[in-house]
Amino acid sequence: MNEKSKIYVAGHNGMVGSAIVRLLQQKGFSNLILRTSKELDLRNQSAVDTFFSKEKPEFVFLAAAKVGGIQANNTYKADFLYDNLAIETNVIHAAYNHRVKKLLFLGSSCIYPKLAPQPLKEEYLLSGFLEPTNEPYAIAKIAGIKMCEAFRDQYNCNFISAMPTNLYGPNDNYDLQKSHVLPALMRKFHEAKVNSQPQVEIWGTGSPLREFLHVDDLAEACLFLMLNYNGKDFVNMGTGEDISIKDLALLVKDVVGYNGEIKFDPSKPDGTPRKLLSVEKMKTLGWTYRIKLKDGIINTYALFLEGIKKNQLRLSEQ
Ligand code: GFB
Repeated sequence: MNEKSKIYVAGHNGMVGSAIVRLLQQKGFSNLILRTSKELDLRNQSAVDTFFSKEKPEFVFLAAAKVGGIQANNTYKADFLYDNLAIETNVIHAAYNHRVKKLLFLGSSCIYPKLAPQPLKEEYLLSGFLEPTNEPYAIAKIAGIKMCEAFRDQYNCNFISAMPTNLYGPNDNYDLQKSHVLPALMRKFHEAKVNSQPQVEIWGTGSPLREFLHVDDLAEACLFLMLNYNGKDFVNMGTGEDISIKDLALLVKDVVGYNGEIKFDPSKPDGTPRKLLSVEKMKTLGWTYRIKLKDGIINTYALFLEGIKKNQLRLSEQ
C-alpha cells in the first residue's frame, strides 16, 4: 500500500473509521474512497457489489459495523446480528470478487468466552460460552474472522483481522442509552456538574474490569498491520492494562471536575467480569499503544466541550 493506492475506508463516519481516515490523510494517503451509509447501504448486497465493480478499491479497511454499549447490544439483538453479518458478508465477498489486494477486518474483544483465562490470548477463541449481553454481536464478529480466514484458505485472499479492546476518543456516541461506558460517564458527570446535581448514577456494581484504547492508537495499529502483517491469525489490539468501572468513574469524575456523589445501580447488567487482552502478539510484531488513559480522557473531554459548543456531538443516536 502506498500514498497513491486506492483505499476504501468502510464506516468512515464512525469513531473508528474517522480515526483511520484522519491518520491516512496525515500520512499522505490521498486516494481515499468514502461513502456514507445513506450513499451506500452496506447491508445491500447488489449495491455493495456495484460499488466495488465501479470503484475497484485496492485496499479496504472494514470499520463499518453496528456498534453500541452493553444496553444497546442487549436490546437490539436482531439488528446487531443481522446488520453486522450482512455488512461483513457483502464487503468481504465483494473484496474477493473484485480482487482487492488486502482487507483489514475489525472485530471486538467480546468475541472471547465470558470466563476465558486472562489476559485473553488469540488462541482462546471458541473455547467456551460467550457473554450473553453481547452474544449476537460477538457471533457476527466471529463470523467475520472466519470469513477472512476461509477466503484466504480457499482463494488466497490477503484478508487479515484485528480485535480491538473497548475504544474511546473523538467522534464517539454520547447517547446515554446506546453508548459505551466511557462516553456515558463523561456526559453524565458533565451534565451533573453543569446542573449542580448531587449524584450521578452508574450502571452495575462498578466491579467489572475493562481495558480502554484511544481510537487514534487503534488507527495507528490498523495502519501498522496493513503495512506489515499478512498472517492468517487475527491479532488483538489493546493496552494490556485494565481498570475497574468504579475507578474509571472516579477518573472521569476527576477530569470533568464534578464534586458530587457516585451511586451504583446493580439492577443494570455488569456484563462480562473482565476482558483484558493479551497484547503480546502486537508487541512482537513491533507495535505498542501510546496514549495513556488519563491523557486520553483529558483530550476527549476537551473535544467533548468543543463539540457541545459547536453542537456537533452525537447525543441521540438513531
Ligand atoms: O462499555 P459498556 O457499555 O460495554 O459497559 P461492555 C462496560 C461496563 O460499564 C458495564 C458499566 O459493566 C456497564 O454496566 N457502566 C456503568 C455503564 N455505567 C454505564 C453507563 O452509563 N453506560 C454504559 N454503557 N455502561 C460492550 C459490548 O460491552 O463492549 C459490545 O456490549 C462491545 O459488544 C463493546 O464488545 C466494546 O464492555 O460491557
